[in-house]
Amino acid sequence: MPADALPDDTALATQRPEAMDAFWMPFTANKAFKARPRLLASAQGMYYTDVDGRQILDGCAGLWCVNAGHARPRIVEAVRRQIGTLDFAPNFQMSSPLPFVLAERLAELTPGDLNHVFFTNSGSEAVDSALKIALAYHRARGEGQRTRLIGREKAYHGVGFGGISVGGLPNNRKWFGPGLPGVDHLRHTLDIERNGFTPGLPVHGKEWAEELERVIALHDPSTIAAVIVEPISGSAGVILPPEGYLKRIREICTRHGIVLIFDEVITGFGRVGKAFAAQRFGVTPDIITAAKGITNGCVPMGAVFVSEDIFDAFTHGPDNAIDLFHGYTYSGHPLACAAALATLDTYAEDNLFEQAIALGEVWQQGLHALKGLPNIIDIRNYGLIGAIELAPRPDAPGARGAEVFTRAFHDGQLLVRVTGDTIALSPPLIIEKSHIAQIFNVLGEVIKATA
Ligand code: PXG
Repeated sequence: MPADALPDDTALATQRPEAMDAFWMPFTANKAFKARPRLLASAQGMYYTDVDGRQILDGCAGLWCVNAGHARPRIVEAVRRQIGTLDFAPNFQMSSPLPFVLAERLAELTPGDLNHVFFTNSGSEAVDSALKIALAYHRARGEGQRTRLIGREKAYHGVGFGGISVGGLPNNRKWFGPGLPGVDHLRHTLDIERNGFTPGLPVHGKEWAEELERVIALHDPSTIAAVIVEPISGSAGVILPPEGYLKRIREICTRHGIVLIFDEVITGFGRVGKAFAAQRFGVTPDIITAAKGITNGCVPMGAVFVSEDIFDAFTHGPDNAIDLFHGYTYSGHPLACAAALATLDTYAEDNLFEQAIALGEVWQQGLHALKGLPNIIDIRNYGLIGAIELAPRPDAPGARGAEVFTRAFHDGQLLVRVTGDTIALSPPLIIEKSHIAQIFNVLGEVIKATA
């Protein structure tokens, strides 16, 4: 049957499904959602269109991932072409050209000498891969006693067992047993009392980095493999690093021979005005994890970038010995690689990594102008990230945030993210001033209407 004679399945993708029971939705109140679904049917640029034909302004780049905006022609074409050329190629003892081409391109974007790339299919896999690489790195250097991992409270590092163990969100941990042994946590850096409504980076809190010295001393430095932090925590409701904090964490890790991992699944690919937050903050970790914006969200892909020193440690065996006993069927999948290459081209053509700085001031002003509206207890921003923290209702934490989110969608035709009572924003980097005005107008109205 010629391609143009294929049956048209568009209706299935654009109309309300007849039954909604079988799909167990992730991180979702399934009953409430299915009683009043929010179903997106198509997307273009800054907008989604839902199944009722309403245009929805995308205030969070899908889920922090569609950084170049939706349906960019170059990316769409690249994926279309690739699927018809090479649909799959194994990457275990075999490969295809694209992962090599992509890895070289990515290595040009990464900070310092993070020149080697391990591909995964998600941020969660990237995090678990990074933790395993850190452990194996020490072992390969004869320091196999370094097994402890240090994360932080309120951190989100995906949902693998490694990620939830170093992560610090109680709900993501408590249901699933004890997690990895030998994990410790630093405190988070949210301090509304001292830093509330500060535009940009918080001024207070650099001293919390010293906690790392205490935790390291408790276990002895020789037992610590890695410290993992998000330069900016996204999922917990946008928690920023106080001025100087990350630099201090870097110094302490270096002093004790500890691998520093930046989880840049959200902050990577232009979200804060450089390819990576590491570059914006002037702090280079030993490993970076990424995902989301690497393919503009359109094909699943994650990546782990490692330094020369870490990569070297794996290269001393015989030529025919496997150097890392780790990998996924879809590591370096041709479709993901094609999508990523076209995404990098699009970012470069439109100078999108510069947008978060170019628009930073307008974004900050629009966001902070909401101060004074009912129930807003803090506003935070950096790059093209924003958060509005609402006071929780007595005895119903999260209810006010959830109401603002649903109202924004149903009444304001605006998609935002909500975690608890924090509204989080991370629009596509192609956003224009008029969209910024629209986002804050709608949010202002919705917050006023939500008691
Ligand atoms: N690390 C970080 C820092 C993340 O933000 C992951 C790892 C896991 O990535 P995957 O691809 O496995 O989901 C994430 C994911 C939200 C939200 O609304 C954030 C994420 C995922 C879903 C929702 O804040 N971040």
